[in-house]
Order: sequence, then structure tokens, then C-alpha cells
Amino acid sequence: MDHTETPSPTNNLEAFWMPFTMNRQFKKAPRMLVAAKDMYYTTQDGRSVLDGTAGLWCCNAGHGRPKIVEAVQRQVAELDYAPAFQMGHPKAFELASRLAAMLPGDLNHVFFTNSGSEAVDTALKIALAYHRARGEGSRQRLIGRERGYHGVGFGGISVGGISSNRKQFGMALGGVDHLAATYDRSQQAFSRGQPAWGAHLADELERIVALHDASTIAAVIVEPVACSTGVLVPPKAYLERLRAICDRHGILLIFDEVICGFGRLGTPFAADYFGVQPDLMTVAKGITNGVIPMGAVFARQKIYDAFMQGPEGTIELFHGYTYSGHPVACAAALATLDTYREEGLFERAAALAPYWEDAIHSLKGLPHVVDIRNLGLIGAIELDPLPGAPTRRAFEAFLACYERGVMIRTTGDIIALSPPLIIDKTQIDHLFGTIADVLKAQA
Ligand code: PXG
Repeated sequence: MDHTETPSPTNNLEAFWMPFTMNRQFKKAPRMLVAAKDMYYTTQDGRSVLDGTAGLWCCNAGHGRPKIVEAVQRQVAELDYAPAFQMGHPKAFELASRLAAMLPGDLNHVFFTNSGSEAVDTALKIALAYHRARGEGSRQRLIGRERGYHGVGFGGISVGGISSNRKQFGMALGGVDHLAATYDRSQQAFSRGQPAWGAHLADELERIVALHDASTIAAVIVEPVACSTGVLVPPKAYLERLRAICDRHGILLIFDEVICGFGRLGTPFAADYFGVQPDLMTVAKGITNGVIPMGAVFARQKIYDAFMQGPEGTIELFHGYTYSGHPVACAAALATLDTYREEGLFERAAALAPYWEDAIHSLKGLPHVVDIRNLGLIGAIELDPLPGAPTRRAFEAFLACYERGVMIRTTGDIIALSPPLIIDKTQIDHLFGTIADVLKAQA
């Protein structure tokens, strides 16, 4: 394959309206990836780029993994599609059973979606319908958190806490309230792992319950670690407290593990890492190693049971997608789970986490670094914004790293990192060495 050919006039860059991208900036100086293997991307101009972000937090086993590639090839030739409603195919049941077996506690029912956004909207709908099925239909409020990211559906942007995600799109869902973000730099800067300060921020939920009354609240949704908005690690005992308050008031707790799930913290799920059991969990990304789109909602036994009442000849949950449990996605997911297990990738992430922590915190003291945060194989380096030009300093670091063969991700003036779990120590050194060189050169 010739990777160097330039786009023809009929294949120019204009038609593709790129998502979450500065379209005009990109199209002036495109960054095209044409191949990927293990820890590296190949660019259109033939350079190798170390993947510091697992694509977009999704390729947890690295790229071009043979077992997954073969499973997808085999599946697409054998059964390319099967109707998702009132019909089934064996791999969807096999995958759901495999997932149920690895999930903590009695999270043992799986609803398939195609993305994290759909998983979030599905979980919110399940929460509302669950209370209604139990005769508590007045529980309609949803509680999210500032600086939360739950995808781009109307449900997700409503419970999410990023103003740029909300301001263009009208009023979204009503009846939503938000907890405060768990981050306070003056109390937490340069914490290694979970900050000691901030458990009391969970008590805000009591204040919100007192305001609206528990009988109106269906669910609280949080990311165990808020990743997209800059790796906000939950303070020690915070999630435990949130769980206790939800229990006290009959409110469902939803963990959005679209990023944290599938090994990023060195355990299968963040619920395992923190020892806190949610009632519903959303996942996507790492479920198929990013190879084929797929998301899922995991539900506890009591939730599934609440729907399986009444006459059998009714559809218990009036919800689903054409591609729920798509055969090719299921095949990719099964091969992904095999790869994680056979290569011990979750354990590998746990074993590497202390090295990762030391490496990222070694950047303390470099120009403009105002905070460093980490947990598992996730990390963030927060930079002081350029006066009058927020986001520019970090974006320029991203461009400079890319030029030097390292892919990082930025959000605001925060560099966020989440490499494939197959990364080795030399590559960790290379990643942070390059970032350090770039920050010094920018000073
Ligand atoms: N929940 C969480 C916690 C997420 O991180 C979604 C839901 C939505 O998933 P989909 O599959 O609909 O995109 C996400 C997605 C970034 C970045 O760089 C993060 C996400 C997506 C793209 C980029 O921080 N998270």
C-alpha cells in the first residue's frame, strides 16, 4: 500500500466534517494515520508514533492484535449480521455470560449498545424505568457531576458537567442536578494516586436530596475517575460515601466506566479497584479494544428482576439498537477478553502502575507544570495556561510531541495519558522523556 499518496481532487479534505476537531486548523496541516501495530502508529509520511493514549482511551491491548484481527475476519465471513430484536445469535449470549462472570458482585445482566454515549443514555433510561416498574415513578431526577463526561447524547450531556458540551444544544434534559467536581488544586496538587482531601464532597448529595426529596431522585451517575476532563482521581473514601448515601435514600448509583473499565486501573473494572459496587455500569472502548464499535450497560440482579414481572408476552424494556450485540463486535469482544486474560494485561497494568507514577511525577518542577495526577495507567500533567490563550500551551505541546513521534492527548491545558496496557518501561521513559523535552523547549 502506498501511504504517501496525496488526496485526489475527488478525495479532498473538505467533505469530512470531523468530530471534536478544529476542522480548519486540521485541514491546513493534516495529521493522518495510516497503520498501527502494537504500541505504534504509522503516519502518512511514514513516521512511527508511540501511542500514549491507546487511540482515544480504547486500544487497551495495543494495535493489530492477531487474535482480534482473526476473530473479526472469521466472523464477518460467517455471520455478518443478525437481527437484534426478537432474534439472537450465540456469540451475544456467550459474550454476556463471559462479562457477567468477570463483573463484581451481582452485576450479571448485559445490555449491548454501540458506543459509550448510547450506554449512558441506556443506563439513564433503565434507571427511570426501573423505579417506574417498582411503583416509584416519581423518581425522575438524575444527578451528575461538574466536570463529568458521559458522551454526547442528550442524556449524557445533561448529566455531564462540561459547559462547552451543553451550551450549543438548547435545554437538554430537565430535572438534572450536579454534584461539585472532586478537584481542588489548592488541596490536592501533585497527589500520588487518590488525594487525601475531599471525601466530604460526597456529602453534597445529602444537600441535593434535602432540596429535591429522595422520592424524586432516580440515579446518580459518576465516572469513578473523571478522565476526559483531565484525570480527576476520586479522593480517598469519596466513592464509598456516595454509595452509602445512595443506599440510604434508595437512589441507584451508576458508574460510567467507559474509560476506567477493562484494566486501565490494573483491575478489570474501577468498581473492583475501589471496592465499591454500583447498581449499573456503562462501558465501551476497551470492550472490543476499540476495533469495532460496542458499548454495554451492566445491571444488578435486582434491576433485571424488576423488569421480568408481568405478562410474558410483553417487551420488558422498550429500548434497543439495530446493532445491539452485533455479531462482529461480539467476536471482537470475545477475542479481546481472551487477549486480556492470556497476556495478563490487567495484572501487567497493576505491576507497571508504580513505575508509571514515578515517571509522571518526575516531571514536577518543569516549566509551567502546575499539577500532576495519576492512577493505574492513567495520568495527567496540568499546565499553566498562556496568558489570554487558554488551551494553546497544551495544544502546542501535543503538536510538538507528534512531530517528535509521540502521541499525547490534551483537554484544556491538561495533557492526558492512557497508553495501551502492553507498554513497557523503556516506552514509558520515552513518552515522559519526550514530553519533558517539549515542555523545556516551550519555556
Ligand atoms: N462516558 C465516558 C466516561 C467517556 O469517557 C463516553 C461516555 C462516550 O463514549 P463514546 O463511545 O460515545 O464516545 C466517553 C467517551 C478524550 C475522549 O480524549 C474521551 C472520550 C471520547 C473521545 C475522546 O478525553 N470519552
